[in-house]
Amino acid sequence: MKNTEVASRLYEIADFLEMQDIEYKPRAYRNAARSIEALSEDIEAIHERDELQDIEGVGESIAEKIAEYLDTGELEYYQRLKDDLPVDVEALTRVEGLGPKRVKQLHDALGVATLDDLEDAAEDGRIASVEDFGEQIQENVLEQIETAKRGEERMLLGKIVPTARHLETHLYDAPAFDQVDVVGSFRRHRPTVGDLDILALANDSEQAMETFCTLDAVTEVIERGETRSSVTLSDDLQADLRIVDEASYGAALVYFTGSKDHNITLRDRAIDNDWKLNEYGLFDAEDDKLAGETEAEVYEELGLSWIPPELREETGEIDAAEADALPDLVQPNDIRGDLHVHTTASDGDNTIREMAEHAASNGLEYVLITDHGPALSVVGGPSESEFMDQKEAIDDANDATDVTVLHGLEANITEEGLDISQEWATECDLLVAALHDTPDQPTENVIHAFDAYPVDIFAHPLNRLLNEREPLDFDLDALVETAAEERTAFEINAQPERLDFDWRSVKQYRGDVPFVVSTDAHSTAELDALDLGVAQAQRGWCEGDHVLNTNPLDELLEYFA
Ligand code: DGT
Ligand code: CA
Ligand code: CA
Repeated sequence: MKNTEVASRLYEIADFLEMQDIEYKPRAYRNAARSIEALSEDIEAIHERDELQDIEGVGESIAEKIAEYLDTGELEYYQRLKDDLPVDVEALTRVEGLGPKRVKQLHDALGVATLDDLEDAAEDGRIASVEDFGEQIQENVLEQIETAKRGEERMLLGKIVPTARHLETHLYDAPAFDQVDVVGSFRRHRPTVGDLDILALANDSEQAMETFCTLDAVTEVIERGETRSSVTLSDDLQADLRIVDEASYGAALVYFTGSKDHNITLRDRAIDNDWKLNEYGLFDAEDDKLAGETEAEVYEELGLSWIPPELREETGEIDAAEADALPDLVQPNDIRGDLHVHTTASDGDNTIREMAEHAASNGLEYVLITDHGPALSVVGGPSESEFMDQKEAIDDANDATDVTVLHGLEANITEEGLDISQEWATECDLLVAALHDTPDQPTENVIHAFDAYPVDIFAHPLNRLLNEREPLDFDLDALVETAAEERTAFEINAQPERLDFDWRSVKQYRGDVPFVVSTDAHSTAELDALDLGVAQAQRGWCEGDHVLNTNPLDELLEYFA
């Protein structure tokens, strides 16, 4: 499946166009890339049906380029842009604070073309001397470059879900396979994933390996064996397939799901009984097999209830399983509404009505429309009068759909409070607020905003971007305390780059402050990502009661009243 590969080409084209100061086009390429990334169907199948132009945001010209790329493996337009300006823009823009335009400036002034060049230039102090840059940006580059480099190794969970699911179904449908499971960090829903680990039962392992190693998505076979093979997929992701026996499938599931620390604690527990635990099974002192066929059986023989994969991080789950005190985890179906949704009124791709219809078709009961406040000028949020004008579209969407459409805003937290007036704030059914930069005194600013305004939801609290920007350095105890007093909820944001509030913080503060899980969708396709946010709530041990938007609307509004 080449969806991510096509999307990254389009993103790169957008960056190159932006470097050349071309207007509008970059946005069109990014919109197209975003909807392709979110497709659950293989883009090659869409191309075969000649329906590329039916993909949202894909017009004639972009469709032609995608077709050229899928047919020939090359894209002349992209190659020309890259030849004109040979810089690794994808890697360089991963450094927080560097967009395509700044990358171009650095290239013109210092010849920076790669992350290594950038690091050298920052270390020698050459960046500070470039016009419009200065010490502050140079320091920031030095701080963020390691994160950007790590980003080359770990993929965002949300971005590889379609690839992984596709792979899983494709293998499962092939005759040689009887069972296929993607395990490892992917199964635990860890926010970033190093590689894909796949377990399978096969009726013909020779044929199964042949199927795996010759998949369309495979660009390189790293290693091919009888029971284990490793390949590289088209988006530079490594995938390992292991074929195991039915009698040890459960033990292998436990072992290869990990985490490693979870496994070690389980194994120590076996050793305490003079037993042995490995990927083949649980064995007693006489080497008789006690368990191995199913996961539940392995845990049971160890005196534990079955532990959901999201909890297997060695943060107390084994003790809880022993005491039969595991949390009754919140489930995707428990979520009744989405409380963070953008539209064309700011930087979204779809109208209020389209977002509402999609939310309704996903079975949601309510959706809160939250375009950006005016201070975030780059994305052009509505002015106060434009916000008031939105009310008509909100009413229309309410009349036309089965979902209750609420009118809110994602205000920007500033040093003075929020970027909107008090009157404007009271016009919101619910008010979302967030930081979008890295202030010097984030704790003070947020607490001040909570005090001065009726903030209902604090969105993507740590303002981190995975692989790109470290979380803000907050006094979280103080923030949580104030939020609880002011009846402000913390958001668990489901965007693949964010997944913020981080699951560790969720675990620490669950019960002290209520959470909401929202998508922060900028297109209808992104409304489908709620599950990814729910998985992070699960990693943070949340039960339904910890998450406010598991409630019917009247109870939800009661909390914020
Ligand atoms: P990743 O790929 O870095 O996102 O993280 P994982 O958890 O998928 O790790 P990976 O791919 O290295 O290995 C898959 C699982 O195999 C891991 O979660 C636990 C198990 N495993 C790997 N190495 C060891 C080990 O040295 N000891 C034990 N007990 N388990 C291991
Ligand atoms: Ca892995
Ligand atoms: Ca692996």
